[in-house]
Amino acid sequence: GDDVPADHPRHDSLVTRHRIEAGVDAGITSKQGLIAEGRGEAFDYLLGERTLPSADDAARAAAAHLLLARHPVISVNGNAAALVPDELVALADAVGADLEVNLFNRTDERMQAIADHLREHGASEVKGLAADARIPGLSHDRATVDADGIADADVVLVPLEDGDRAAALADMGKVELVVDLNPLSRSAQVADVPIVDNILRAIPNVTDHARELADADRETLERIVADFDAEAALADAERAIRSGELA
Ligand code: PTJ
Repeated sequence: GDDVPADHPRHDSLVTRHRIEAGVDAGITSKQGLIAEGRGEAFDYLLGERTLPSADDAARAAAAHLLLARHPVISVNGNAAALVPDELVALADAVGADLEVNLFNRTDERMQAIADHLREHGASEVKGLAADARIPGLSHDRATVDADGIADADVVLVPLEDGDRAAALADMGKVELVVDLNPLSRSAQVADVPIVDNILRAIPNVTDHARELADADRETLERIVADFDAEAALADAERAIRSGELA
């Protein structure tokens, strides 16, 4: 289970792996999700399972974007739901965002299982099941979203997103916040704010920043957004990975 000692040098990897296995068993996570997990784990190893200062800056900029948004939506896939259900619900509450189940490998069973899972973890409303709108430029299943959810959002948080969909959402003119351990992935490259960190650490970190910024005025939030440099954040993560200094 989840009872990995907190001081274990590979704590986050082991917790992540256990939760993804349980997610597959529960019909929440796809088999592709297992593969995605292995890839993420390799990058987290190279990062030393740590939040880089540049990733913390990104988390703060993401929080500012979510607080400034007219309609922020957090997209939830089979990996995110298995790894951080409580944390996603807490973030949605902290910034007033909708949660929308949005799957790369969409099946009715998994849509329902993830929506139920999020409600069990405290979500009052879960979008994604209406499926009455589409993201232009993608094939049918992968394009399906809710008209009053992702389709209407001005800011979307897409953890562990596939590159095609990340690019299509960016093409719709939405502000895109991405969590991805691979700074070279297309999702990270097209994001307005790429958070190169394990979702296990990134989501609670965004929530902490959002709570701290809850009373900030728009000018302060807009300055945080303007000061964030996505290219510099990606370059910093790549440098840290290549240097091997943290692993
Ligand atoms: O549940 P579904 O059907 O929506 O499918 C979800 C997956 C993740 C399988 C699907 O979106 C997919 O195939 O994604 P990719 O193209 O494998 O991209 C996932 C990215 O997430 C990769 O760049 C991984 O390095 C990264 N990643 C994996 N685990 C983590 C992670 N990033 C942050 N935290 C993690 N724990």
